[in-house]
Amino acid sequence: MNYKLINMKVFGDERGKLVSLEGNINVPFDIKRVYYIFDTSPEQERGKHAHKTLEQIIIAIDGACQFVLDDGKTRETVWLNRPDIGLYIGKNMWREMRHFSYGCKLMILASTHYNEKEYIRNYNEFLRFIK
Ligand code: T46
Repeated sequence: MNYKLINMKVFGDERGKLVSLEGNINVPFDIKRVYYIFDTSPEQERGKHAHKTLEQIIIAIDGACQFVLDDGKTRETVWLNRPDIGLYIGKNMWREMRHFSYGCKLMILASTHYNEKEYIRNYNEFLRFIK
């Protein structure tokens, strides 16, 4: 399975907490793009695609959601519910996002600029692609 959970170092004191994300240091690629997802709700699912080349780190800055991760052979689920844990997902991994808490906010760091051509949005096509 081409994913892992990364514990980010937290700088905390009586003023609050801070996490720093740096390309090729605690993020295992050059960061080319940052996007965020907000205004989510439990009834709605997202994802349902894979990437041919993209690597990403996903952080639940606020709230929680569940990721389903599938490499074509195995399917695992991961909860994201802490702002100091990053979910790294490498290429060729099918992902689905569900069970969003109301107002969950995800921040995503990506290794490439947006390119719809490298998405695989059909599960059978994904299975054919990874063979
Ligand atoms: C992923 C999960 C975690 C853009 O125009 N630029 C962008 O950088 C992105 C990410 C999306 N878009 C457009 C494409 C769609 O018209 O925004 C719309 C919603 O994107 P999508 O349906 O792909 O959103 P999610 O939440 O299903 O998936 C997103 C990322 O696309 C995907 O790479 O891994 O978040």
